[in-house]
Amino acid sequence: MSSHFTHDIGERRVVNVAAAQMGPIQRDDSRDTVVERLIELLHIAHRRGAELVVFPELALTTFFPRWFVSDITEADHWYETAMPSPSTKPLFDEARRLQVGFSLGYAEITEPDSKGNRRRFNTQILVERDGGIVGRYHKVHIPGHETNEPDRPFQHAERYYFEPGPEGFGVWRAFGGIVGMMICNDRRWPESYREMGLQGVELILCGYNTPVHYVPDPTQDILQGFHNSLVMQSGAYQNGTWVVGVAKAGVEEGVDSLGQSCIIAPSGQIVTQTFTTGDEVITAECDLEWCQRYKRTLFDFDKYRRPEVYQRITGQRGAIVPPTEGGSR
Ligand code: CDT
Repeated sequence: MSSHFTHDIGERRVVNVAAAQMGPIQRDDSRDTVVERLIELLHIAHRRGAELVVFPELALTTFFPRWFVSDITEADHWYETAMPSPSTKPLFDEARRLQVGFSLGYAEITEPDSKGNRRRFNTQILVERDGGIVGRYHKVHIPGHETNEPDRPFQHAERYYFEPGPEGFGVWRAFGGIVGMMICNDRRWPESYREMGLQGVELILCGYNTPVHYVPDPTQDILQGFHNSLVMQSGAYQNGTWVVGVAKAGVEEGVDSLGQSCIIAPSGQIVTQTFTTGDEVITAECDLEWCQRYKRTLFDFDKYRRPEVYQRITGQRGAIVPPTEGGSR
């Protein structure tokens, strides 16, 4: 520790974290095959000393929102009704045997309510080293479109398949620190990080599936990697937290998806990054105490934030521009 840092921070509080990037999962790949891959990644991470392994968004299936079905129940087979489920139980069992925790993204469908309605969420869970689920997060920012857009080369119908998580962004005391989760598109929104930052988050886990081709504006295609690191590095630094971003990458059912999974320090620096678009494990020793260097200095929220002048942040959704001289836009 540098002697120039004038604030007392505690002893190092290290958690060895693995980002377990996955290559593509094709439509016909069975859950059992996918879980075998997850267990192989778990073993690699364990051999490298990992205590927590982070898997991607929708890690059990192909990214099925790229297809539209007019009757949504035809897609119910992509969702999990329970966790652990029969096919994921071997992963839970092996992780508990190895005393390694993990975070897993999957599609969740609830049991029917009294009116027969079922709710569909894009979900990520946090599992402690004893195999217990300590946290469950439902994706808040659902990107893409609600209806079929047949002129697209592929659909991104997440807004048809998932309702937005109503609970917002929680954090959990786990792995010796304060851990939060977000999913894919959430990482592009500063509010996601700040909501967790205001709960003292020290480690944010984020799985993603990001097609390289952005249909509404292809000029952004070449910038996908830049935007991916831009948002996560900024979110880490501005909230003094570690961020672990984990891709499902490569060419899945003809759609090329970004890799570049990375582990980012509270300084905003990328500590390690994947270099393939296949199954690949990277690890970092994340000293959660290092967050205090940012939380107690530049980003001392209690001292420097001005919530009284931020009221638009929660009071309105879209931008309200000032009127022109004539009174119209
Ligand atoms: N899965 C997910 O949220 N992907 C979006 C793609 C862009 S919106 C079509 C993302 O933000 O990476």
